[in-house]
Amino acid sequence: MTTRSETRTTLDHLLTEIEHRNPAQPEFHQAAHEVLETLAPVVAARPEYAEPGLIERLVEPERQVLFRVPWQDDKGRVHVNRGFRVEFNSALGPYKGGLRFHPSVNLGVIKFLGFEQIFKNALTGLGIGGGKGGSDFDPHGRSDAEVMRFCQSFMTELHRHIGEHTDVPAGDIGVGGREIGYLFGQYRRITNRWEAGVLTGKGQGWGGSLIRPEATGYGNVLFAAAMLRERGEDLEGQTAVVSGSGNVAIYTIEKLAALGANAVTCSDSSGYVVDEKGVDVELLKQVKEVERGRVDTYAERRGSSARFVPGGSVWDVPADLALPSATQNELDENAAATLIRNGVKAVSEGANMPATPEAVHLLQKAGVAFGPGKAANAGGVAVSALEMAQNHARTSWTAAKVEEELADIMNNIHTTCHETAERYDAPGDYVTGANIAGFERVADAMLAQGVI
Ligand code: NDP
Ligand code: 2IT
Repeated sequence: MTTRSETRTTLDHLLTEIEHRNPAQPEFHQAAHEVLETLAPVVAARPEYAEPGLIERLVEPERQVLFRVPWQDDKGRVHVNRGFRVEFNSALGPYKGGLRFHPSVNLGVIKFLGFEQIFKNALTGLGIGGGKGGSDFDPHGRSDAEVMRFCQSFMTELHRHIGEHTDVPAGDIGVGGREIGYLFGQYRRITNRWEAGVLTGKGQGWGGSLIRPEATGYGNVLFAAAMLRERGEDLEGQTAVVSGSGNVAIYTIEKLAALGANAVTCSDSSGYVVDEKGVDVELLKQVKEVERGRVDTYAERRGSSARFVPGGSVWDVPADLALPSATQNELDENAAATLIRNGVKAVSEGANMPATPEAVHLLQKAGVAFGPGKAANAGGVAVSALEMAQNHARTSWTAAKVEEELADIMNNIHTTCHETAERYDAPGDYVTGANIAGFERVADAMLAQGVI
């Protein structure tokens, strides 16, 4: 029987090796640290998990695809972007995870997202493996025709690597309903197949699931509500700071309002908006989803209750709850200290890895309920799996049914994380609970399926 401290030393050595074998991938190193640093108790308690090669296999993607994506802009100029698909782990089901189009995308970013996705998808209990992809293409300011040509070129290579039983992409930053439409159209044309289950986040009427657009934001609010319930509180009357103004932020704001709370901020990369009356989600949808505008336009139209702050930190705005919903490492140690000073009760991650390790440490030390992304934002991929189920059965469920399933899944994830943390002497630590519970499911499947 190895002790926890011996196990910790072994995992530390492995982390050093991961850094050497994957140079210049700081986000991937960060994600690997965050998971492996919490696994010592379970690996020490269950000798089969210490089997040589198990964790080494887990941190090495099964397959990594990198490709050229050439496309022409409206003036006829040729651009060359890079495409990525990292198929990380398929022990529990077909690779599943979104595509991100953002200039900051590189292999390390996609690997961090794919690694997180393995454990997140395991937590949903829905039989989906982990993967992620995307491109350094920047859709901001591009016409619909340019986005379409880019998506067609991207899919012209990607199509040979994906399939309803192989790898099922969806949206992420910069990839929403419009992009999924163009990608699906090109897949169908190249393969000559109506294979609805090859992508999720499709439109209503051609294989999409009701509530998929809402699912990540709604799910995160349900997770935050479950954390509050555990402490004898609820959402009624609470104020919230929300970052971002895209898919996740919008439906986070909507669900908070539906449950009696009030989101007073939203943001984008140019700055943030404080709206004392609470963000008007219909106006935000109009500006962001219909007009593809910026949050300063929201503030201009909203009138005297709202003001736009260029640059700055949205976390300076006092609130009971914080739901970061933009991007990785957007909430650092200073922001965490400010939130704590302002009396924050819970932080729930709508984005993937938005809080830095130092921020997480500080929040947990101060007794703030902290919901890690791989648990709190799993509602999106969970409803993607429900979309795959509907596609397979050639049926579509009502919004009420999907929402009911989503609520059950989020409550189950909360309970699993909470109970697992208690079982491993870390009561209230959802980071440890989520990592260990996700790890157990994937590791058990990998052990059963042999050394592959
Ligand atoms: P969107 O593209 O719809 O919106 C992204 C928002 O975040 C925009 O407001 C954008 O502002 C802002 N943002 C993005 N990058 C940066 C940056 N580097 N600095 C400052 N602001 C930034 O993406 P989503 O809402 O889909 O995704 C948001 C987060 O949620 C991501 O971390 C994603 O991985 C995660 N997530 C998404 C899921 C989904 O189903 N869509 C599921 C689970 C997690 P700007 O336009 O100025 O760049
Ligand atoms: O990070 C995520 O979980 C997503 N972007 C959603 C993935 C999906 O397959 O729905």
